[in-house]
Amino acid sequence: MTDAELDAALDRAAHWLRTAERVCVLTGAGVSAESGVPTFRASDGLWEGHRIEDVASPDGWDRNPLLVWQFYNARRANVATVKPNAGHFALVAMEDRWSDRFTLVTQNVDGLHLEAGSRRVLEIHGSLRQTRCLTCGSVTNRGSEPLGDAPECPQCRGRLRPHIVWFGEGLPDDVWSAAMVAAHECDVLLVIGTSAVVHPAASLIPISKRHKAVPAKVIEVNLTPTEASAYADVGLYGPSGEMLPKLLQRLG
Ligand code: BV8
Ligand code: ZN
Repeated sequence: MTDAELDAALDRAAHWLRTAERVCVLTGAGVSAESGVPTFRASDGLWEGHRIEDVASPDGWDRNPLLVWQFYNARRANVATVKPNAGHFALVAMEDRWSDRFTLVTQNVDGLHLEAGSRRVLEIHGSLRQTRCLTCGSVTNRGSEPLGDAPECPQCRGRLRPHIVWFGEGLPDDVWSAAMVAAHECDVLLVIGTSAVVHPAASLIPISKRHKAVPAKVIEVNLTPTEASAYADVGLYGPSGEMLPKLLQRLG
């Protein structure tokens, strides 16, 4: 984008935000890229030569649970070394402006929004920090402590799996319905750092437009146009760690 195009886009985005009663945000891996968390696209959807869908799936777990824990332990170790970036912090400041009329829906399992200080966060695909017991069902926040490739449940010594939504698995009803309500009720939807390919997460974008008196204004923040661009009323094309602070500043 030229500076003039970006300036005009920031003006339009800020105007819609200033007049918004309710704001919803949808983030993907791109918002954490500048923190050093690899995106799915950047790794061509592969991990150590395995298709992510093969590792992050019930079938992958049934085939080789050790490999699945190696995959998640590698990502836990990476996330333990990174910090939220300016994009995460700009969203914390925006939440302060709209308080309970602001909802941040994230596809990321890295926990960086919460670490940055965001409060109204819906982690619709789960979190790398949490484990779930296959015997007693208990969900435990293990932070970034090393877990090993066959961790046992602290309560019942049952087998633990990552408390993460795998491909082919449904999203938790309570979190997903809250996300749909937030997208349906918002006046402005910020779509940040996502390729908007994975469903049902990507369906939040058309949900923000349809079946309501006034369709939400969709603001896309990404390095490039995506599947979401067809719904976007304006695009801020550049690193979210730069675009979001600029947008916050423009809000005044
Ligand atoms: C289900 C947790 C049934 C795991 C994840 C409809 C149509 C087509 C397919 C489907 C459909 N419905 C269902 C499917 C199948 C599937 C799906 O969507 N497949 C895709 C591949 C086509 N969906 C499912 O399997 C879902 N479950 O349908 O179950 C069911 C239903 C009810 C009851 C029982 C069963 C579950 C989907 C969730 C899977 N889990 N994550 C883990 O992380 O290990 S999905 C995972 O991949 C992420 O969470 C995220 O959602 C997705 C990756 O996308 P992004 O985050 O957007 O990342 P990506 O790398 O793609 O893009 C990064 C973007 O950032 C790029 O645009 C880039 O330009 C930009 N960027 C980079 N740097 C920056 C930047 N932007 C700004 N600044 C920067 N610096
Ligand atoms: Zn247990």
